Amino acid sequence: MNATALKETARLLYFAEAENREIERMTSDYPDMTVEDAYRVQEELISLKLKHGSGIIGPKMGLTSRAKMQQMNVEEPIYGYIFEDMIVPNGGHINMDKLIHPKVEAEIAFLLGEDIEGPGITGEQVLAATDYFIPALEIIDSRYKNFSFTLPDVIADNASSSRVVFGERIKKPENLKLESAEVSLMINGVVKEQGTGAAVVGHPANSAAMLANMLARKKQKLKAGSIILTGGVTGAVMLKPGDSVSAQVEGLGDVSFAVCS
Ligand code: 0L1
Ligand code: MG
Repeated sequence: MNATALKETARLLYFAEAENREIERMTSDYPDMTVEDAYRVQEELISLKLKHGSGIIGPKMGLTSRAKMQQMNVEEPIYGYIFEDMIVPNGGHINMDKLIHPKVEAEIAFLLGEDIEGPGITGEQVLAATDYFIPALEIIDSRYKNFSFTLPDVIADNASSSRVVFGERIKKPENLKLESAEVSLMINGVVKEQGTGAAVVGHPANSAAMLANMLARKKQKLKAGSIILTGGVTGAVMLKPGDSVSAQVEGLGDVSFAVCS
């Protein structure tokens, strides 16, 4: 894709999100779009968001479960970025009329105390550089009709990022084994999805390590102070007005929000 096409694609995605309007997948117009092209579109999209005044909180990993990777036929997850204007206070609400067709998934986030620079980073190194774990709910809202996309489409669309609710930061408990920590996602008090931290490429720290190694290919690093959303521990559940959503992460506590019309 040439520079004009990259910019135009990013602009379409930016306005689809800003106007909560679903659009056709980008690969309908650009069937040859590669994963590299898609990350370049994502970079353009991120520049647009920064230009419009929202800062970056940190990166997110997507497609971290075996099931989602198989479904998209990929060997490694994808990444995108979470912005300040995506943050919903814990116990707060999201407005359905500002979104397209949101889904929610329960995640575990890491707050880094030190920079992490790949290649060759391991989950153990990530854990050593992490100060806090945070239970989180991620609201994904693909800009594409029917959540239907190819891999380059979803990368270009900032990995479907839309909103995030963070729970309380917990100073990294030394004896908490995140891979076996049980996570439940509840809607209106009913458990809809359950999993353990191992659902995220074996351990959420492995996901952050993979991210550090992917960023190293672009000579980028994970920075101290950023919050990394490591990927869905549970499957994603469709939201509707009136839903009351919460997640419980063993050893880390609860996080919740409500859905308004
Ligand atoms: O956070 C995620 O795992 C979502 C990645 C993009 C795929 C999707 O929208 O389901
Ligand atoms: Mg996610």
